[in-house]
Amino acid sequence: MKLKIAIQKSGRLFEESVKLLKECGIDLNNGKTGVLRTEASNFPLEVLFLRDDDIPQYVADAVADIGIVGENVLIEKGKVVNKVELLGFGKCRLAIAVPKSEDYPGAKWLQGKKIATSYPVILGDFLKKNNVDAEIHEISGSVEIAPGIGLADAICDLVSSGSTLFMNGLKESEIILKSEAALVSNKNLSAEKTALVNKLLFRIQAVKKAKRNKYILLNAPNDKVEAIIKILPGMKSPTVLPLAQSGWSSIHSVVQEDDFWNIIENLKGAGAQGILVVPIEKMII
Ligand code: PRT
Ligand code: ZN
Repeated sequence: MKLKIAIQKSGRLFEESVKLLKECGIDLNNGKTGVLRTEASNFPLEVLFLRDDDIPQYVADAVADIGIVGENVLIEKGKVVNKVELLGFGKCRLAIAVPKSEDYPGAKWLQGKKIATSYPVILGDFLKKNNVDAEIHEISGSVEIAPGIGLADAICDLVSSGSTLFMNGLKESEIILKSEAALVSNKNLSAEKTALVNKLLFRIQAVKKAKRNKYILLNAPNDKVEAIIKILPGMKSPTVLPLAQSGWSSIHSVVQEDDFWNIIENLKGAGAQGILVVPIEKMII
């Protein structure tokens, strides 16, 4: 019995999806582009490579047990699957963009306008919620050129850096959805498959946690140790070891990336020296 996971065949989620499986200690026999399926050599996992748009359907129909797909695609397709875990990559937003020269006071601007998008369902919901009557023009690619060639007044498309909009004379005017890649699963998995999903999820969470944290080592004179420990959150409490040089200690701890720079400044202020910061590969708490 093998768990079947559907991931994107090529595109923006492919590399990160394969990397995540690798970081979970799963060796894929053939993780190259162009292959339709492969098996892991050290975990009961079969990988199906698909177009991202098809992944929700495959998981809902149990052709695949689980999948990695953007929340944007998941919501647009409306298939019934479980969202198991957000994965922290493929971050983007679905936004309304209008020509740079236009003032956009709010959704009302869209009244009676023509909007080009590949996301007719999400856009339709947004317009309905805002009581706006607009024409949705569905196109499957190169949405950003629609206003320039007179096909639409505005677009609704994914944005990450914003450079595509900029290059096409458009400005991001309203975010209607924030999205990232998610692990999804079929609603009716057997107990054995659920156990395998949980095993994989345990590893994914350890990888995610490790990415958010850094291991920190520093030296301090013994009379400063108490003040420094107060600054360091640590998992339980920091490790304090004596240095060969008497009167000095080495302190080890784990800090979160979010407040990392503040903590470093405070540590320096409290007398820490020789601060080393190293990445953590896995964190199991
Ligand atoms: O062939 P397949 O159907 O599998 O792939 P696809 O071409 O439909 O999707 P792909 O590979 O482009 O994107 C897969 C997923 O990546 C999307 O569903 C999102 O969940 C996520 N993602 C994250 C993005 C972006 N960021 C993104 N910037 N998907 C697309 N874009 C496009 C956007 O459509 C626009 O054309 O990038 C352009 C804007 O980028 P910036 O950086 O210029 O703003
Ligand atoms: Zn697609």
